Amino acid sequence: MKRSDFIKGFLAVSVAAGALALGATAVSAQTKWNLPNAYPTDNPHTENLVAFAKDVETATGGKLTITVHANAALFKAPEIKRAVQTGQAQMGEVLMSIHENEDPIFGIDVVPFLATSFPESKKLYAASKPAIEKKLASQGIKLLFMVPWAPQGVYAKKDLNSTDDMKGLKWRSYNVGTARLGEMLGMQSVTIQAAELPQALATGVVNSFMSSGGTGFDSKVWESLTHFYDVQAWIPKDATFVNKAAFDALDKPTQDALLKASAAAEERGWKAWEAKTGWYLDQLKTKGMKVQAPSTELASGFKKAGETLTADWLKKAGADGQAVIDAYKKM
Ligand code: PCA
Repeated sequence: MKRSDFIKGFLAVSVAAGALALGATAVSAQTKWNLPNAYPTDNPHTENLVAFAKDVETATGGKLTITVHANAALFKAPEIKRAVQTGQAQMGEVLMSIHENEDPIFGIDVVPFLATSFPESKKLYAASKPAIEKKLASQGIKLLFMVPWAPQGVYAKKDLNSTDDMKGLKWRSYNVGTARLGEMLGMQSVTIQAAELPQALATGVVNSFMSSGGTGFDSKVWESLTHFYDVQAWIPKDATFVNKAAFDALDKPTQDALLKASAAAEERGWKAWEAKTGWYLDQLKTKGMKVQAPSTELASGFKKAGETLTADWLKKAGADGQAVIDAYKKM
């Protein structure tokens, strides 16, 4: 072999080895996270999370990739927060009020008739965000963003002229407040998360529930029930959060990209729900459901039950809770 060929060969091998080493560094610097949620892929919450994950991947040049696991496939809704807290999943999204029993602040958005329109809900969010962030931080969780559902109404299989007509119904609840409402109105209440609702409806385990047009649509509610009363009792929100240690382990540019994508996701999520609220109710109508405002009597029955629930909440939440409500009312 000529000396020049030997050098050429040696160089080629070195370059290849260098490229390999570089490749290896790139691979080991890539962070992969899981993000469980509990709603179908075509639900605006899930679509928003998928768009968020794409934004993060683009902004970080693939350094941080987030896989959204929809439909409660990875963790059931009530387990998601704990999974993030313990680092089994780095991120998660869940209906905040599921965790009201841990701290009343998690249930502030389901205090009846406190914030029933999107602008009110946004104000209540602004007023309560510092307290929610603080509580989550004490659990090792960093809040990234919150996105609302649509105003909550009542699904049934018959005319409801007053809350008396609800006595004895098999009522599906999804948090403390809806369960308590079921008891107060003399119904048989069972807690079922959205992912199991289609089956509970199909098998007749429940024949009434409170939720948004969105979850009614997701559950193909028209296959079992016939009426939707647009009570507009409250607007619950989902929170998307990250394990604090996982966040802290990211380099600064990646953290910044994540926070920027979070702010964009929050804005996009609110807009999506505002835009889709009417669409969902139209879909229910198209499928043959009676979609209507509650009668004065039915509405006043809910208002009365709502007052009891509000008093319960204020008692649990004490001065801290009252301070948040006062701040909200001043906005
Ligand atoms: N859908 C979720 C929570 C609120 C809503 O609109 C559910 O029914 O579980």
